[in-house]
Amino acid sequence: MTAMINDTGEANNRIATAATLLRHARRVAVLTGAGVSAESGVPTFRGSDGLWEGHRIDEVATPMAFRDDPRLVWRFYNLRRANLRTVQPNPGHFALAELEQRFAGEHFTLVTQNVDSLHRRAGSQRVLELHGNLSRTRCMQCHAIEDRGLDELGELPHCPHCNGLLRPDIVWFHEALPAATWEEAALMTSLCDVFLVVGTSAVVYPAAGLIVAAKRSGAKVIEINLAETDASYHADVRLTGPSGALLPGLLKAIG
Ligand code: BV8
Ligand code: ZN
Repeated sequence: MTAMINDTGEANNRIATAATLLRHARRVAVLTGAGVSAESGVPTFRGSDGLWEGHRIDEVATPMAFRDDPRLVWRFYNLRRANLRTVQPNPGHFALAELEQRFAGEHFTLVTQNVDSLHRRAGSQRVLELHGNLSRTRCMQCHAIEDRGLDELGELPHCPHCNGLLRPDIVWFHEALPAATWEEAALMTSLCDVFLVVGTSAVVYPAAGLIVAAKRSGAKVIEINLAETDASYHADVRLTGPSGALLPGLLKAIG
């Protein structure tokens, strides 16, 4: 029981410390990964040790995989689009949207690696999507980018304008991130005084590089995760547990 009291006491201290940092922050940047959507029922990447139907995700999510077998890659993305038709934002997404309201405009930036639109559906305004979005398609021929929501696209969708083959508007491994989005994310990270990292294993670059960049710019780093990650070494405060519970708790502690 003592250990429990100590653990609970220690956890409450950490939440109070994180709340104080955020209450006095001038500028906040947040980096989220798949873990923030896990409680919504969106599978994480490395939860299934990075496998999908026996394929390594970084073998399915690449331009080479799409060139070699576009049907397989579209099956991977159509299944994830179908999953998104069944999910809702969770309390963690809503807490981040509420936290943004406490900061004026440019003083709060939410950078996400997720491609599931759940931050925007929860009301977050300033969302930088580093890895694209599952609702959009891009034509391989005329390069038209269209938001197709979560409609059924068929197993090998083609462009309504030029009949070119469509691809998901997603950043695959070996592909560059959208330049303007990346520049903005890097700038906001360099300007923030608190950097909140939620639900990411911090193994995918350049996104994970933002954590060290924040640290180097003098920001305090708060990590929310179920487990220790590559970000944990850089965290000034680590809150261990589900983000769907810890983020609302953190907001309550900020007052
Ligand atoms: C680039 C879109 C250069 C796809 C994604 C060797 C070979 C090839 C490439 C590389 C290499 N070494 C390094 C690289 C670079 C590579 C990379 O970093 N690879 C890693 C795997 C080593 N990066 C790239 O290729 C990038 N591009 O470098 O281009 C370039 C430059 C100029 C010009 C040309 C080229 C592109 C990276 C983007 C790849 N695309 N997504 C898709 O989504 O289908 S990345 C993919 O991983 C997702 O976006 C995902 O978000 C991201 C990171 O994963 P996480 O979000 O962290 O998810 P994960 O499952 O790992 O972790 C979940 C965490 O949540 C865990 O910590 C868990 O404990 C926690 N959690 C779970 N539940 C909860 C929770 N926490 C709290 N509460 C809970 N309830
Ligand atoms: Zn086209």
